[in-house]
Amino acid sequence: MHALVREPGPSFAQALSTHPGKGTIDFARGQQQHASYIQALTGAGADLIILPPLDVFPDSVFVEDTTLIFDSLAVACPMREQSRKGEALTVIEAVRKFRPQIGTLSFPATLDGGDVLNTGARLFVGLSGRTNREAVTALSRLTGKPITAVPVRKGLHLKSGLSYLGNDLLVIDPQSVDVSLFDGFRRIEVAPEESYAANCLALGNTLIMAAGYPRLEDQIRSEGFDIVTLEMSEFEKADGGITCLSLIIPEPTNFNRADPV
Ligand code: CIR
Repeated sequence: MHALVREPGPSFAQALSTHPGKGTIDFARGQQQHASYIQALTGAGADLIILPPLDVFPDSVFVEDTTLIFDSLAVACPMREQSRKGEALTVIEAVRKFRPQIGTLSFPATLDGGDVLNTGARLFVGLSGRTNREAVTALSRLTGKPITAVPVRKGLHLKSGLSYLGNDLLVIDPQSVDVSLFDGFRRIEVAPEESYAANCLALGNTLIMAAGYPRLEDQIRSEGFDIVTLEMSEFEKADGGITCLSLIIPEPTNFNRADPV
């Protein structure tokens, strides 16, 4: 498995954000936190692809939003935010080596990768301020997969409040989505005061999550995961979470998060 990341550049301090701490993003601290993130991915067994900072795009550290990875196909996301258009092209160049077949979604579809949750048999796509119904239709046509559209009630993206840990297990913030759309999955529900931690990343048996959320940590540990916690303060101030900072590229033959596309 490969994990693609992009280091933050100084313009990261001007990233898009609705967070009250928006004006206080500390770039140097963000760099340290990003380095710890890379260590955690490596510790979980990922081979890292580290792209250099791209300062012309303040949000380019959030690579998850740019590209979707399927078994034999990558999709360049048509991002809605003007300041993020163009990021996908820079990531696709690095992804092409692993997924030579590249798809796109045509206008008026807009979609951020943070709105796409792949549980294997199906996709869930958040209808958010970034992702529209046209994208759901176009993505279903492109991948041939059934998609459940999920209105996002809180947070930037679907995955701001929802994570798939494998083996039919979800971590879910019940304030952000209608949990009944996920009948058939086992669910760890996140308490309101721990909602930021609902975005977390399972890589094999390792679970990477934000530090400071002991209740959720215990709940996930009781499922048998080894937990790695990371300081995420600077990325949280830019509305970003754990999964946003990487693009996970499984080996196609071992791919267990989606049916072949
Ligand atoms: C943005 O507003 O686009 C960035 N500041 C945060 C993106 C976070 N990405 C994600 O949740 N997948």
